[in-house]
Formats: sequence, C-alpha cells, structure tokens
Amino acid sequence: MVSRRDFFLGASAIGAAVATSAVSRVAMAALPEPVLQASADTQPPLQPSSGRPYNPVVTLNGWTLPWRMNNGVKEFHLVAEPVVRELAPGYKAHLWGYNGQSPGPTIEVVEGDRVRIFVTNKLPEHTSIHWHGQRLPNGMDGVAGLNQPAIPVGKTFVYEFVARRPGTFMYHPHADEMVQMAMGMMGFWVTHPKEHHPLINEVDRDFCFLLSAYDIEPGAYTPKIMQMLDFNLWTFNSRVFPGIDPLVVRHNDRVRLRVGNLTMTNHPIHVHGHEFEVTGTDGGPTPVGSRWPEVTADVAVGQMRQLEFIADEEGDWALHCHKSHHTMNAMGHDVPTLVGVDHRDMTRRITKLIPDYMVMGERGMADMAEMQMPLPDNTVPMMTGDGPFGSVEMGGMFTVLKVRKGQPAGDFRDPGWFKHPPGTVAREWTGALGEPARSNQAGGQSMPRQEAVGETVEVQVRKPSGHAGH
Ligand SMILES: [Cu+2]
Repeated sequence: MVSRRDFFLGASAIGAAVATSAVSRVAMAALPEPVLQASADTQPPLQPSSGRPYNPVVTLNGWTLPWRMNNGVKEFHLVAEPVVRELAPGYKAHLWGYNGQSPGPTIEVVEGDRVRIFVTNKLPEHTSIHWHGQRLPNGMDGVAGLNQPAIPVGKTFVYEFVARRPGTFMYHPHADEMVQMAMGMMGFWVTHPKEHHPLINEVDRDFCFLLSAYDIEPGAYTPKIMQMLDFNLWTFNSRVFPGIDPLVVRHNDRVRLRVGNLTMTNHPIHVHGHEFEVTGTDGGPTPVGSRWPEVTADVAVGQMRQLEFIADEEGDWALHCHKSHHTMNAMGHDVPTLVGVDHRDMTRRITKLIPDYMVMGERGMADMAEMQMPLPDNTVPMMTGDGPFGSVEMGGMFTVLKVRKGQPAGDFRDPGWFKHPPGTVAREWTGALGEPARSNQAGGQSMPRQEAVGETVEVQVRKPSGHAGH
C-alpha cells in the first residue's frame, strides 16, 4: 500500500519522469507511457509541472492524469480497460474504466492549451470518447458512427483540439453507451482560465466528483447493465459511504465543488452548515446576477454544477444527495414496510420453526445499522458508518465536509472527528417534563366542527416495496 505521503513524492516523480522523457526525440515518436492508478484513495492535487500554472483540483477518491509536453502540445494517454474498483474498503466491483480505475483520471488543462489525447482500447468491444461540453472540431466530438469510426478492440485513436472554454466538463464513451457507462466508464475534465476571469473565483480548495449508479446484487461483482431505474449502489466517483473520503478544508477557505451527473436520475446535492452559490455549469460560469444562495442544488442527468462557498463554520458537516434512497447501499429487495406492525405472536410461532428468526423494521430500520448481520461476501451494509456518537446509518452518496481551524493550507489529510466546544452538542433533557396544554384542556375546541363526527376509519399506509421507480 502506498501511503498518501509517499504519493506526494510519487506524483512529483511521475511528473519528473514525464518531463524528462519529453527531452528525448525517440520518446517523442512513441505514445506517452500510460500511467495507471492502483489505489481508490483521494490523491493529492497534481501540481502542474509544465505549461501555465494554476491551482489544481482534488478528485474525490480519484486522481489526475499526468501529461507530457510535446512541441507545445499537452499529451495524455487514456487506456479504456476492465478494472477492479474498490467501492468501499473490502468491497470490490468488476467495472470498466480508464487507466486502472473507474472513474478514469481527471484531465486538467488551461484555456488555450492544445491537447492531444491518445485512447487505447483494451475493452472486449469497440469504444469512443465524447468530450462533454467542449468546443471542438466536429470530428473530435467522439460520437461513434457519426463523427468517427468506433475505436476497434486493441487499437489506439488520437483526439486533438484546443481547450477553448474554461470550465467544468466530463468525458465518457459514445459507443455502446448504455453498457459502457453502466460499467463505469467516465471521467472529469477541468479547464482553468488562462488569466483572471471576472466570473471565476480563485478558490483555496477545488474538489470534483461524478455521480454514477450501479446495480450489483449483494455478493456479486459485475453490474447488471440492462438496468435503467432500479439501481442499488449510488456513488460519488464509484465509491459508496463509508468508502467516500471526507472533503477536508481549512476554516474560512473558499471552496468549490464540481459535480457531474452520469446516472439515470437527478441528485439534489445538499451541504450542511453553509449556503453556497452555483457559480458555473458545464455551459460555463454563471452571470453574477443569476446566483442566489442555496443549500441544495439539483444536478439533473447529464448536467454539471459548480457549488461555491466560504467554509466559515467549523465542524463535521454532512454532504449528501437528498434522495434518502440514494444514501443507502444495496439491500434485499421486497422488504415491506413494517413500521408499527406488532409481530409478537407471529414471531413466537415462526421461532418454533426457525430459531434465529428476526423481525426487521417494526420500530423503523435503524436497528439494521447497529446489527451485525451476516452479509454475503463482497458487499457493504445497507446503512452504516461509525461516527463519534454511534452509527451514521448512511450509505451511498454521503460524505463529510470537515472544516477545521488548524488545517494547514494544501493539507487534505483527515483531521479526525470534530471536537465540539463544551455545551454545543444536543443532549438529553433531564429536567421536568410539563404536560402540553391541549385546546380541550384549555376550555374547549377553538374551531368547532360543523358536522357530526362519523365512524373513525383507520388507514394503513404502505410504501411500495423494493427500489423500483426512483
Ligand atoms: Cu441521489
């Protein structure tokens, strides 16, 4: 295992190796060596070793692709291939991706850069890459059959264009797209402005991640690619909570989150403790007059959003998709709603037949996060995550924004749990509990009924079982 500190050295070593190879004419004739990534940990931002300077992004549980300069052109090498992605510690999936991971590495350039990307296809079928949101020559847009022939198995194609517009973009196949995106093929692209841009702030911390979803049966390794709606794994950069790293920032940092959605449904991304503004989309920076404060931004399918805020409240703040089914991991389907159902007699009878029988859900489902039930190999609990006060009872698209006064600039290491100042944590009330005054105790009904009360009808509410249709 390579530690994060080692990677700092490793990353600059890669940069150095690429820069050195740029001197050799022989090396120039060959493709840039593809760089592979074995770890699913968040790698430190890749400081630009050549070209214009900029403040690099941090890819959540991901990394940035090194490049080499070749006569003023930034050259990258992507390898489309089957990968084993760790979705959470101890939980692996067989996906397709780029350079050893899903999503692929982030490509980071500067407005005006001429960019050349070699794409080698090591998949079992043809592919292509579409550069979502870019202004480019039509023949570089990557729609197989329309703009180019698909890249056959084993072949390498080259894309070349100028990054004309600064902003937040992504890349993904446009060949057998449904299968290839369901398998995890996607990556982030950031183009920094070449000079000060009136609508683009300098930020202290710049994070990016893609939203993707998979349908993998508990215990299985490969996504079911025909799935359209009924996914059971909702991810930030192909990771599920508790496998998603925290976003670590320094108190009073200006923070930018860049989020792109390549799932089949929208995700309202919600930040606790702070208000943000949407400062840009994949269409570019938003005009200042169009910005207003929000704490939740809906990111629709195929959209990207830049959320910006000053992290001026210390603490461990939840940051998650607000669809409650998207902050859960895979579960057995067809679990009926049992809240409020009295099982005592039924349980007694079933226990005679099945001694370990256990009823789930009559007091809600929080029990499931605490219960250490046997799980099939290679899966994660539906709701989990140990926090300083107990189980966080979350999964899927959930992580923590950690705002700390002591966090050094440029340091993304997890500072541990927030230490709350004395008297600032919700606690049990141990004083006297008075009876609340009801209107009838107060002397009668404040709004008397016009008609006589009929027979009371009890309504049983039952949510649809399973995950269908969300
Ligand atoms: Cu969601």
